[in-house]
Amino acid sequence: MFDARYPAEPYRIKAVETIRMNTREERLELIRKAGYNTFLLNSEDVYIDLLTDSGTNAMSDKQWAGMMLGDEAYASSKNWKRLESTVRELFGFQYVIPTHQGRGAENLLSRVAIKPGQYVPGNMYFTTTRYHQEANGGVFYDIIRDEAHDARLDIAFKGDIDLNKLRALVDRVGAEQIAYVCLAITVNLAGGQPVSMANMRAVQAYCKPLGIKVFMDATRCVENAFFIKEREQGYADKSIREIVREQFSCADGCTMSGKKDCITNIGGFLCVNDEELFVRARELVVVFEGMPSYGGMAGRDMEAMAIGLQEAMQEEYIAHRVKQVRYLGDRLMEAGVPIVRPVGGHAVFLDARAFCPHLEQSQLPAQALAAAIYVEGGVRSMERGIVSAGRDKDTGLDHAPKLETVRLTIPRRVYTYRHMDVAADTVIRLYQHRQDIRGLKWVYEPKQLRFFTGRFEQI
Ligand code: PLI
Repeated sequence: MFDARYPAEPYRIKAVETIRMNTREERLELIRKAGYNTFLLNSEDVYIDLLTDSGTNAMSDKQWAGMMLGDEAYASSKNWKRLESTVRELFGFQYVIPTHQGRGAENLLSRVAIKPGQYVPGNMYFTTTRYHQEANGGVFYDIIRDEAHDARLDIAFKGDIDLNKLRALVDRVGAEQIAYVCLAITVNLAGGQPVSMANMRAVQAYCKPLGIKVFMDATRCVENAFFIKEREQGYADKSIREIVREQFSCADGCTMSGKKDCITNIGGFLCVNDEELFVRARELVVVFEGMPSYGGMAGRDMEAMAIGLQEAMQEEYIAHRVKQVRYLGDRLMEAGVPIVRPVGGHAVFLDARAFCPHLEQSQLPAQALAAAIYVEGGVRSMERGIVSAGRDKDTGLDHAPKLETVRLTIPRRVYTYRHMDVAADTVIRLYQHRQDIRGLKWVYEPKQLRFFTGRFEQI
C-alpha cells in the first residue's frame, strides 16, 4: 500500500547490475577470511551493500552523457570551468580548488590553516578529518552538544555546536590558539544528524569578532538543508538551493567529498574566501593532487560532478533520499531494534551497546555486530565505534566513544524500498538471537585509520 511518508522513487531505472545471494555457510567462511572486517569482503560476495554512501551513488543519464564531454586537457579544461562556476553559484564561495576526494581537501586545509599546537574545535570527529588535523599538529576538540553522544535522545538538530563549550575553550586558550572551527553538516558519526541554521549563525556571530574562521565539512550539505526545510521554523517555503547557499553564508570556506552529495563516484574540492589561504592551498594542490584545474579528477569526473550537484538540489530527489533512509529506520524501530535517534540523512545507525548488552566495549561489539549482520543476510554494514575511533595520539590509549554503532548506509539512487525491507528483515532476525553474537579481538591493528584494513578473530 502506498504510504505518503515514503515517496516513490522520483526516477526510473535504465541500467541494472545483477546481485546475488550466497549461502550462510559460505558467508561464515568469507567473513572469517576477511578477518571479521566488512571492508575486506569482496563486493561480489555481498548481496545488499550498505557499507557506505561514499562513491557508491548511481549516476543519472545526464551525468553519463556528460562523461562523454570530458575535455581531458592537462590544464584548464572546459569541465573544470563548468565545475568551478557551478560550485561558486551554488555554494557562494570565492575560490574553489579541486581534489581527488574529500580527504585531499582536508589535507590542504589542515596544512594551510593549522599551526602546530592550535586547537581545532569541531562538532564531533570524523576519521579522515581528525587524522589530517592531528598530522598537521592540530588538537581536535569536541564541541558538539552533549545530547549527540546519547543514542536514544530524539532531538531535531542533534548535530549543533554547544556554544558554551566553544566559549569555554576560547576563554581558556585564547582566540589565537584556535586554528578554525570545523562545522560538519551533517554530522556523520553522530548518526547523520543535522545542524540548524540558527546554530550556524550563532557560531559565525561568536567567531567573526574574534577573528576565528569557520570551515564547514560540506560533505552532506544537501541532506542538512533538507532537515532545515523540514524542521526549522521559517524554512518550509524556501528552496533547497536557497537553504544550501544560506548555510554557506555562515562560513569562510568548506571541504567537500563529492562522493556523497555531488552524486558521483569520485572527486572533491576545497572552497575558501580568503585570497591568501587560496594562494597557499593552490601551491600545495600541485604537490598532492594535480593542477589547480583538475586536482586528481579526470575532466569527465568534473563534468559528472557539476551535473550531480545540480541534480542534488532537486526537491523531489532529496525528499526521497532522506525518506528512504528513514523508512529503514522506522521499520527497525517498529520491531524494537535499538537505533540512534532520530534517523539521520544518509544512514541508520544501530546502537551496538543496546543490541549486544552481553559484550563489553573492549570486545568490539559494533565490529562483531557488523560481521554477524553479513552472515545473517549478506548485508554489508560498517563499524562506527571504538575501532573507528582509533587511539589517542599522545597516550596511545583507545578512544572509547559513547556511541558504539553499526552503520547501515544507503547509497544514493541505488536500492529500492524492497531492498530496505530485506536489510531490515535481516537485522530484525539477527536481533531475535543476538545473544549468539561473539566478541572480537585484534589480530592486526594498522597504525592509522585502523578500521579500513584491521583484522580480528572471535574471542
Ligand atoms: O572519503 P572522502 O575522502 O571523499 O571524504 C572524507 C570525508 C569527510 N567528511 C565526512 C563527513 C565524511 O563522511 C567523509 C567520508 N566518509 C566516508 C568514506 C564514509 O563512509 O562515511
